[in-house]
Amino acid sequence: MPGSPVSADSREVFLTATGLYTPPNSISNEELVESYNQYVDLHNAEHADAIVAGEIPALSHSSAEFIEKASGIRSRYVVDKDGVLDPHRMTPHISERSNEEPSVMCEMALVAARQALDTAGLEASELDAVICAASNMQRAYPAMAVEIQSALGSGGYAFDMNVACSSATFGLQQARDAIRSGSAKNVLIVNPEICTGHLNFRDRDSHFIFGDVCTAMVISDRPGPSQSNFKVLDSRLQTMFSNNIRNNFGFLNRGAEEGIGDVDKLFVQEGRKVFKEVCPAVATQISEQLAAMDMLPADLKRLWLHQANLNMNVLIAKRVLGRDASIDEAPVILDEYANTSSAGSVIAFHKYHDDFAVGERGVLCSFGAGYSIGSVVLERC
Ligand code: CO8
Repeated sequence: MPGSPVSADSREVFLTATGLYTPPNSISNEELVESYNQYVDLHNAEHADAIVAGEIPALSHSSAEFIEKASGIRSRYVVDKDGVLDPHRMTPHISERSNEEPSVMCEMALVAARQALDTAGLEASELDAVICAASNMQRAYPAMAVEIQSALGSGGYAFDMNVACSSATFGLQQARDAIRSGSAKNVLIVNPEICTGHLNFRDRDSHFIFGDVCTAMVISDRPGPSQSNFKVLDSRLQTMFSNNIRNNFGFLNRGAEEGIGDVDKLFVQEGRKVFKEVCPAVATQISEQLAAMDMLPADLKRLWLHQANLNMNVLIAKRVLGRDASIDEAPVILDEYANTSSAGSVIAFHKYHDDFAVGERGVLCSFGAGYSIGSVVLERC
């Protein structure tokens, strides 16, 4: 009956489109290791006396074979290649921009956003909300999301949010909640991840882990015109405090000059502990979610998992399915993109969903710093 109230639970929510911006520069493991090893040789030569005196340890070379075996990563896209590979710098060149120019995050987000809006058959003016969900923001304020909203020409409201690697799935639940409560009909989520800005390329344990990228998702109260609409059946979020993935960069750093430039102001992690603690928690969350929905693992066609480490994904998929997953069931993009934080599972979805028939289901799942875990059950409609 027209005009009758719609209860929040009866409102359906759809993922109608995704978009992907991939930076033009790729760095192979071999290139990255060559640069790192040059840095090590320079460092060891410069500190030869202190090393011989036992005052500081000599640094060891990195290895492309180790990287691929330990992580599954073969290459990564980056916003700047020269600065990262320069052994005297090992930081991307990202020049300052005037307030009149778009920020780098905005520029990346616009490409992915316009692609997603196009697929969704939506004008930017039809958006009610823009969420910029990412691991690091280029500045404190004004919010990146408000800049993106303005550049797109959309109305409504916009805000930034950061749940590290789980930013996209946590953003998706915010969009779902907004649509179910009736405060929005169409929400754009963008995940501009410039991970190289916060990666310590001088750290052998982690210099290979991350890459840059941006993804976008359109979430709506109705399916769009494309052949690839997915109903959001359920979303589940969980956080547990841990110091095992940490970055102490922040606005208070200037109050403690002695700490400026220390390695804890970049990404640091206890990779082994993360692996051991996060894998079982992710598998348990997905399994409990499926059980609560009266679904069996066999009801899933695919797991679009966070793309941090191939061995993690193999283990999680095996625990959820009760057997080894095929590459079709748990597709991998981290070999080419590395860990792109919140964007990883969205890239996997973006590239691997066209073969779904109506009624087939999959889980989009992220996990990372916090710890944080987000899992979203999707059904092709
Ligand atoms: N080359 C050669 N050898 C190496 C290297 C290297 N580059 N690095 C380490 N080694 C050696 C070590 O010295 C060690 O030697 P030994 O056995 O003699 O002591 C040996 O290799 C094994 O080292 P590890 O135990 O560290 O190796 P692992 O097998 O554990 O693999 C990984 C390391 C790949 C890091 C793995 O532990 C892993 O992937 N863990 C999970 C990490 C993860 O998923 N983290 C998620 C964080 S991401 C997130 O939440 C978003 C944060 C925000 C992003 C911000 C952008 C920067």
